[in-house]
Amino acid sequence: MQHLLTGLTLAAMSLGLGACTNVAAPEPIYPIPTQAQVNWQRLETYAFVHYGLNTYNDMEWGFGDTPATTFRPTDLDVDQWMRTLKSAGMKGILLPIKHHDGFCLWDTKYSDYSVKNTGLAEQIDILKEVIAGCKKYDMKLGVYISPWDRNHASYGDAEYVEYFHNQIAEVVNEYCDGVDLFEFWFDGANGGDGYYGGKRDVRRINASQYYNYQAAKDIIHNKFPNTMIFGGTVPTIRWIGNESGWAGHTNWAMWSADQPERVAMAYGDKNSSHWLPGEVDVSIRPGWFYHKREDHQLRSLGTIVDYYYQSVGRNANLLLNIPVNHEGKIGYADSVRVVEWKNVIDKHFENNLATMASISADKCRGRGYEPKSAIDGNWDSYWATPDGESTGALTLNFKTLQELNTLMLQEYIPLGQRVESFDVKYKDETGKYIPIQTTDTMSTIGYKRLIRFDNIKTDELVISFNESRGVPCINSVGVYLAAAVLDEPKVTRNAENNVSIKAAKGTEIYYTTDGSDVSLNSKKYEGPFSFPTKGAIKAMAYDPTTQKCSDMANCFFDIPSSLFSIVSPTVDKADRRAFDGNTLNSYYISAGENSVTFSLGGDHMIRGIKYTPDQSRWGRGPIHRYRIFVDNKMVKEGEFSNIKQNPITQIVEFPAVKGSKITLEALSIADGTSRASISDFSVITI
Ligand code: FUL
Repeated sequence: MQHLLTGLTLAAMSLGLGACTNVAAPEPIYPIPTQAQVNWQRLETYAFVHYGLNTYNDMEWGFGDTPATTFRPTDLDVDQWMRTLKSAGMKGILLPIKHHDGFCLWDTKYSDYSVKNTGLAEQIDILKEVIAGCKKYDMKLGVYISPWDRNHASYGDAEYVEYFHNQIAEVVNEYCDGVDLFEFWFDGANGGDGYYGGKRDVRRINASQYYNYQAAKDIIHNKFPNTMIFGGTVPTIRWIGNESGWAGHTNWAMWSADQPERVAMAYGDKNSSHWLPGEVDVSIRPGWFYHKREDHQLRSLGTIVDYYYQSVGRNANLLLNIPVNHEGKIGYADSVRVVEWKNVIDKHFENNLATMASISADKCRGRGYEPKSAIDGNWDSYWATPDGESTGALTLNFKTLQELNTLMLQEYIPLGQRVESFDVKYKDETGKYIPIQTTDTMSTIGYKRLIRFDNIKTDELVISFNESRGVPCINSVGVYLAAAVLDEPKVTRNAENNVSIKAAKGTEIYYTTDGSDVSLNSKKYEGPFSFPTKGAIKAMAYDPTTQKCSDMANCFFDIPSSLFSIVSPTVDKADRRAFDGNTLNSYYISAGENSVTFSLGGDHMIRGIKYTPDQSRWGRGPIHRYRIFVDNKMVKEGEFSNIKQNPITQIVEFPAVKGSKITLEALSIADGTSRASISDFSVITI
């Protein structure tokens, strides 16, 4: 569009104040997203909800033979899921309506292995209820139909592919009217052993050819042209390559579906010719499905807030899984956690101090691309430099000193992802420009980038874009003072008696080692320290921004870990995993053995033990019935109650006895596996 030069711009030009004249928009730098991809990215967060036969059979991957009659919700309440997710700020729900076990959560006409055959008095159709919830609460719907089906007799043949496509068509055409189908998931788990209509064999397929993903995508897009496709051979978005809740600091939206390296998916590929933005999928618990035994492992608030910063804050969407429990509800603790999470994020970004600043730039492309476009709240206006200028800096000037610790940047991605390196400096009280202190790498931006840094007080902040694939186009800048999340610190002692204390980003940690309570006058934690004695370590986190303290952690350590060693089985002698304080790293008693004897390096008056089974996601071997011996004399026989459902640390006490060796014998293992796991073991002494 042609504009006449105004008197103001002429004046500005004659004063050499930067050429704020009428200019054309920067040329796109390819690849660029489709409008649908842009809209999808702007959703930022939505919920995954795993629920099905696995929920009732304590499984993650059902074999395909679990009877439909084991589906036994005691108080199913889909509306409660939807209310909870809405309150947690989720823009949509992505529901696996058929997981790898083949069980269908909707009343499909193509299979009997579905909710219609649960034998329950009431006919249930979970998909129908979720869609009703989407309409009621104005949320979008995502659907996951597992390509791999361990129940279907024809899996591996052409007949199964027809079944798979029929089901997609049924859902899309007969269920989804009036709802926005924003995403369709094709999971990558493919082929292997299964029930397969009773054959119980192993079936291998070539996933890139077998499923005819192009036809599947056509079925979806015929009705919903804007639905994002996850997985398969013709995706429009990509998996981030891990299920641990993070995208790379450097994360390009560009990626090609046929690039095989899974690790690199977290970072994207600057040189790829396809726009395939990343999605981070992660669960609020270790498993995707609900397991009672993971109730104590609900992720802390700080951890899931970190997931947000590590996904949305690194140019990826966040698909956060909140499983449904046996009742048929999102459990109380999970629902509280996820709503708290939303409140924390909202609070962090509630007050954008940049909008109170005056903003200027060293370069301006021209009218419509002025620096103020980066703080005007209009997503479609952006600051840009003149053609040929791939560097530039934005400066925020505040009227008064501001305390800050978080930066948000957005690129105008409809024109491509450009920036590859930036830095941030602030003016200190002496007028010097100092780089912010951060552990984040200031490389790519993309749709959104969040940088957390140590608190500063300043009246001037300079953001320099140092490398870019062309003219930088920045449509949004935000600066904030975000309160740290005050989880109770985690205190661990390793096999060499070194104690580490961890707390949320942005907090300071104070601690005592003499059993006294912690205050801000206690010792400040600067890094791991040696604690080769018996005693309590108490610690708390402190947020200098809000001047609030966390609850106090109180950890009692008995005789030093370094005294422990395995004397039998002798093959395990060098193994230190039972004493290293890391519960994800477990010692498994050697195959064929059912007991382990620890030396305590000398005599002690022993009055009990502490036992923790493997805490990792695929952890096995929790000891159920046990016997304990001190210097070969039995001191206690019993059971670690409910350890399968709830594999937390258990304490066993007995009358004190003097000895230098302790034996733990596994009389039975709760999950029926053959080797007992010990992620942590210690004694209680007098
Ligand atoms: C994985 C599946 O195998 C898991 O069971 C889960 O559904 C997860 C989201 O994707 O690949």
